[in-house]
Amino acid sequence: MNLKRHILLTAILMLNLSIAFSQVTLQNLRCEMLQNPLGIDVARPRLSWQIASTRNDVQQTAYHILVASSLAKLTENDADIWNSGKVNSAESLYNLYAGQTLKSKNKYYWKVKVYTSKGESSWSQPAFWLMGLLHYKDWEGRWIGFDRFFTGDNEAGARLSARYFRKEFSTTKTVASATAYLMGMGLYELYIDGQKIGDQVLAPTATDYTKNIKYNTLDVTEQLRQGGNHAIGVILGNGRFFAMRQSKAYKVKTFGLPKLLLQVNIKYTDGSTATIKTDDTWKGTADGPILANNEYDGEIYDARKEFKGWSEPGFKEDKWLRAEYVQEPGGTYEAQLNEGMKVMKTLSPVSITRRPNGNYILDFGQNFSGWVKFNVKGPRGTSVSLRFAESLEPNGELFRTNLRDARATDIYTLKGEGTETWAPRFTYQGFRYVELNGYPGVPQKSDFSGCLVYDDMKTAGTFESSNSLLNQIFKNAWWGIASNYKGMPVDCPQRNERQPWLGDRTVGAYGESFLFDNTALYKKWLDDIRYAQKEDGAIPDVAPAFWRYYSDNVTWPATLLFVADMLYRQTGDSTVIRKNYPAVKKWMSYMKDRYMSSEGIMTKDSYGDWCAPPATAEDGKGVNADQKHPSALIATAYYYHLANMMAGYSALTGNAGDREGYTRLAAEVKNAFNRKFYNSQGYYGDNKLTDNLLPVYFGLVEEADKGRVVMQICSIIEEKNNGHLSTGLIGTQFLMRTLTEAGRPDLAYRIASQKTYPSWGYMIENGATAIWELWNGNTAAPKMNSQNHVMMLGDLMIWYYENLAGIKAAAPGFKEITMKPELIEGLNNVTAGYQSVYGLIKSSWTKTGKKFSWNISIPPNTRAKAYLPASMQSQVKKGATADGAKYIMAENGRVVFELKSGEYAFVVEQ
Ligand code: RAM
Repeated sequence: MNLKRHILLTAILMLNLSIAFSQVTLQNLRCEMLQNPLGIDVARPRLSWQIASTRNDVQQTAYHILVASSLAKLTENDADIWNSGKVNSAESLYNLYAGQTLKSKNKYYWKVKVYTSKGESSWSQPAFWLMGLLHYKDWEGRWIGFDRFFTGDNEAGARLSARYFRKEFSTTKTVASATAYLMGMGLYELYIDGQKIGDQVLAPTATDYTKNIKYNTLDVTEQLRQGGNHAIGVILGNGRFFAMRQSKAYKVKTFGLPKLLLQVNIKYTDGSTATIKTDDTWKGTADGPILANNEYDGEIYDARKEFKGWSEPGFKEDKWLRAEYVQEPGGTYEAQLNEGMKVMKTLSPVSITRRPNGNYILDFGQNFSGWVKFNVKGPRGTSVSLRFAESLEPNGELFRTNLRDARATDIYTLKGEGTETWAPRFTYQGFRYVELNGYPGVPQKSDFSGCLVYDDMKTAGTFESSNSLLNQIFKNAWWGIASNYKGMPVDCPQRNERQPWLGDRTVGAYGESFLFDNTALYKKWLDDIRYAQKEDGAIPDVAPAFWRYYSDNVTWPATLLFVADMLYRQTGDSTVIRKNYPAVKKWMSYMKDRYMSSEGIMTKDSYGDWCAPPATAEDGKGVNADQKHPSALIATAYYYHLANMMAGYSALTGNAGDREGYTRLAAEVKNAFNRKFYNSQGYYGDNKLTDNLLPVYFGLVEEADKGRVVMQICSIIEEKNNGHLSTGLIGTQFLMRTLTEAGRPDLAYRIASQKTYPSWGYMIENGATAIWELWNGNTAAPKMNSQNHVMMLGDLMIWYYENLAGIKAAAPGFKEITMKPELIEGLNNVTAGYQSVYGLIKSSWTKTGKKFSWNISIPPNTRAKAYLPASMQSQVKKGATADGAKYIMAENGRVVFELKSGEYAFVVEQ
């Protein structure tokens, strides 16, 4: 046969084949929902994947997983660890590993193939996971450090010099793999042969170290590949281990002085192994260039004290001390499964202004959290200081009184060797402006970058509409949320607080999940909350309880169940409910036994509708916002909702027997609530907006009274408030959805579109580039007045996605989706995308005159119900006959289609 012709034929065949394969492909393989699962300590991990296809109506019918001990074996389909065989199942998420017992430190390779309604896929690209240290005894080293202060440490000021540790060793044979496992308390940077390992910053993630400590796993194979002499160096900063304030021992929890446990496990190609581990042959010093560090106050760095080559072999360490064995922190060792922090974005200054006193003020044009990295050239010994602030005083100087006593200042002293580049390691600040003092020469924009630091999670959603204010609010929200993810959701990044307050995220976490893939972060946080629970059941207001506030209210601790519920509904992972149900149950009884009156009223509350807006911004002028107005109405309404959720989750968690009790409890509380708080005039409590919103949203209102209460809500907003909200942290969480569910999305839209006080738009009109803590953030006293605080977002982001874009989970994890955008006068188009666990869901609609065009994407292995704005099927001019679309019914001005996965383009003409 003519060779040329044969080759041509093969090429055509291949082409055909690849078209066939492209109908169903696999992507985004995840082990435990992690993209890069290094060092996981889960004995039976769960495997998930996403199906991609160019065809509509793709449903998985079966899967086949292979797990092998090496990539070579996996490539050969030699599944020596687990071959699941073909499993008939539609489940593409959380498939429990069921192969051989997984061993600490081993790396496992896997791939999957799926069978679908549109044919089978080829094998996926291989993925892997690396096991962590499953057992305490797997840790071979000992904790080292210096349990004492050194000259220069400022114990009272809670600032320490960084501790440096080093160890030399040599590798004797060819290295096949090398993995470092470490816990550097409070924060570490790891170096091998002069190179920083990994791009994580402010690691490891903060926890209550007496309860659990997160270790990091880093692949250092490349660094150790070359045989010969090597050196490991570790720098330790304070982090949350040596608390940022030490004076209030009754309130602020501190854990001790910096310490380290590390091991590097080396596997040689001949199968032999070696371990480098911390012991007292390591050397250490507290006399390095980082003279002082802590999170609130900043870092002081003297480059003249740098020790050249300290983490390379051959360094003269004779001035260093022998490392000392120290007490272990006490908590269990757990692999860090939430993403570590990284520099996620960099910003350039938009302006640099010279001040009359010779200082410069840099404006980054955006409030964010992180630090400034800069270049500087000048004489040895010159000190440059950077002071951070969120805004400026009217006279153009930094406004810093709202930072309280956080010094928020970095100081760098030059070594005088050409261009020096520096950024701090163990601090971050919340800021937009930086005052530069002592900078030699004229600072140029190109020498400064603002580094936004938050957890390395994916952006999950995008949102764009015809309303530019809504778009701007979305951007402000994005910056605020990102700025406050620090391995836990903190309240604010700038003042001397930065605490993971539970109440700020009760519903906010749900809205955030549409913008960020925050699943791992929130799972970790729920663990933090559970770890903080007292033996008797009490749950604090801050967790990890770095600040000890066990004030026994309902609203802040309720976050444990609200967020668990959110994670289950958004991701479909029911383990999060199972894990947290017992803790909530215990706490519910604790609260009931102590604080429920015999009539069924929950009497205890701490914060009321926290930070509700003063009647006018002027009224709030100069006033401290930290006033508490405890409300039994709020506490009781929440408790009712919690009891209902618990009844709902009792069966799922294997506690079906609890159902009756919770249902009865809920009924009793409902009766008591209505008896006590309902006024026959048709309102609740003091007729505040929040007083009425909660009963409606939670379903406490008797059916006969509902219309009147809803009317009351609308009249408060429309008449009394002239189209504005009057809710604080509590009420704002249910505001937009209550109005929308009551048939008044237009009113919700009116609130969201306001630019006058109080509104999100008002914040923006007054210069906010994130979200303020207070509705009157421009007039209130600085004591508690952060300009980057997400709690006032309430349910706004949920409303953007579920009601404006119309993307809502109808079954856990978006296995079933409700696509139902609200059509509101004045809003002409919305385009939003959301990366669900099954893949991208998209809704993009435009209204022009009587025409409504709507493009929808539904990911494979899910289905949706789309509610088109039409009263009759005949008004659907395009899309009705698409493959995968099926007309179901017409109801309430909507024509409903069932959609299988795929792309749809509908056009409706009224
Ligand atoms: C403030 C915090 C937080 C809030 C508590 C009650 O200090 O900033 O936002 O939850 O008080």
